[in-house]
Amino acid sequence: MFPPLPKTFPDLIRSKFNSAVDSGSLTFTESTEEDVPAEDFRIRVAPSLAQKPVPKKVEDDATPKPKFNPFLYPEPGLFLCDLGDRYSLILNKFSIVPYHFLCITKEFEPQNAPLSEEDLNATWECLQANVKSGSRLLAFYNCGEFSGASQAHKHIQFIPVPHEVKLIPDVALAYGVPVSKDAIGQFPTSHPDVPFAHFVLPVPKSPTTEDLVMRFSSLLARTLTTLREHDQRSISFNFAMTKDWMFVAPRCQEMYEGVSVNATGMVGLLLAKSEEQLDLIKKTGPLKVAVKVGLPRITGDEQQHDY
Ligand code: B4P
Repeated sequence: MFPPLPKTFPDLIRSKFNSAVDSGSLTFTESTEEDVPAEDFRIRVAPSLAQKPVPKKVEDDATPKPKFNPFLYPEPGLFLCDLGDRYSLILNKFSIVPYHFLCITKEFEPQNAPLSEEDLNATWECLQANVKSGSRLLAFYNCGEFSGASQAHKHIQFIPVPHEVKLIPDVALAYGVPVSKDAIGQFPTSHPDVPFAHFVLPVPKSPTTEDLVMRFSSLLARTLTTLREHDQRSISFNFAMTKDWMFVAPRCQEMYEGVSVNATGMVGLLLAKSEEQLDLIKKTGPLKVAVKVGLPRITGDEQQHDY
């Protein structure tokens, strides 16, 4: 495990966030929120995000240049602190919720690799920070070409989510149906009413490194099996975690009808970048949008089981 983050980290992130907004290092986009309680989803609507500059694709250029990597030399105005020798914590440059921060590797490591033991320890350490009162932190990792990731350098993201917001994994743990025992003896659960494949395991109060690795390995093994069962060659998935649980959902598409979905969408927090996208999500239904970008749940996988 890592040495704990300094007690002053929550003050640091708040003061850095305010100064980064004031200096223009950080673009904060106002948004509104709409609930879809019947489906346990919330939709964040941020129309001005559509104007965010999109990096030009390498193949569009006559003389191809390597794609700019914003995490190799992070902007000083966004830098928070180092975490051990291997990671830095920085503010997200394009936030729609205050205090959104990223844990990035100091050296380049690929975003399409699964989380390592050290990554999981770093994630756990960051989750301890109380950056906003009345909220808990949600960690997420978009892995692979269909996961909604836009940057190729390894980064795990953190956003504060109000305590009263119940996410799909919270419901899966409370009322979920355990899926059958996996190769390493764990019993992940799934939300009873969610038709896309996803797997959740509880995290103990003070987990050891082995507790974190065993849980991630179990969820990943289940995800890889699901991708194989659906003949998906690309290994793409979304990972999310709080102090209470870990969640993984396999992915087969980055977007549905122009609506890009990342890990936040798969745990019940979809993002609409225009009123048109909001209408489309509401008309289609958030669950159906998530099924289209994820994979349908294989029926018959569930099994009643006593923990
Ligand atoms: P990725 O894993 O590559 O992709 P992403 O989260 O889907 O973000 P994307 O960049 O596609 O943003 P989008 O318009 O969809 O993450 C890359 C991260 O690095 C992003 O957080 C990005 O903003 C950040 N970044 C890029 N350049 C940077 C730089 N120079 N310095 C520091 N950080 C940099 O969405 C906009 C934002 O809203 C994203 O941050 C996204 O994570 C967040 N978001 C999406 N859905 C949300 C929801 N429901 N609630 C709250 N936030 C949400």
